[in-house]
Amino acid sequence: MTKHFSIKGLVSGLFAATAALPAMAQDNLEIVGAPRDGLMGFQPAVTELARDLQWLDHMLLIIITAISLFVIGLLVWVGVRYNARRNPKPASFTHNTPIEIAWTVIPIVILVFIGAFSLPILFKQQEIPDADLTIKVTGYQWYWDYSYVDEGIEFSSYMIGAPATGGQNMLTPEVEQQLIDAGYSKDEFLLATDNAVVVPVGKIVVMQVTGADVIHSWAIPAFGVKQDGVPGRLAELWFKAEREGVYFGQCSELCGINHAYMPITVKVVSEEAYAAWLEKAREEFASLPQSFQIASK
Ligand SMILES: [Cu+2]
Repeated sequence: MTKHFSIKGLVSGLFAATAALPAMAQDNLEIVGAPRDGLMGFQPAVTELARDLQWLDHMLLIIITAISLFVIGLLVWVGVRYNARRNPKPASFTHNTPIEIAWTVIPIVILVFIGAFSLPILFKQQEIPDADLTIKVTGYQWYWDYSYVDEGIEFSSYMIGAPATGGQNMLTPEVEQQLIDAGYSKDEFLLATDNAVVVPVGKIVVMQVTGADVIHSWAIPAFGVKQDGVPGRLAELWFKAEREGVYFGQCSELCGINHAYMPITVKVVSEEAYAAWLEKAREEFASLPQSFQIASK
């Protein structure tokens, strides 16, 4: 792993030096999954998982709003009707069996109702289907490393403007130019990375998530996925993106001083564009041949 690291460091360094990498097979992609100023709510859902999550969230919002209004109504009613002035002689009973049964049974029914919807959604996330494409992602302080395990390619992904790409985690004119050269704008500062994860549209992608040093978390809001990368463990998540575009995420587990500077960029492209990217990536990011990797383990 450490040997690997220095080779990758060298490769990343070379990329930083050449800065203006052509955006390979990713031109004209719309930025779909990104936070936007002044907006509330979720990013567009482009996977079934994200749609399910957002639907569940809205359903829960309705339920908790109704419960909150009901409780506020009760409080107001009690405060107005049963204050010391209007009700000088309080009742002294201690039990009311029908009410006690009601306030036990009704919450149980509500929780079972919620569980009946949330558990299947949770299982859908956790039951990993057969992959069309498997990518191992390793969180480092403070960048991500991606390995296309069946393709023998591996690369690191640094935020544009991070020290590894010649920046200082600040939006300087040079960093802005780097962003533009990579097909972004200054709005994507803190989100865009030098190397993006490229995946084909409509294919099942399984990400194997781990951490190399401390716990990180790989998340893409528009896909509805988030998974801790824990050192020594290999967790999995899956998604099937239905729309071509650029999607951003952030490390979502506080992992040290530069936690805010290790974003995630995923480009969902057509199958042809993916094949073209893969061909280039095999040359640029070639790691050791599979047979050698296996033999050396
Ligand atoms: Cu992190």
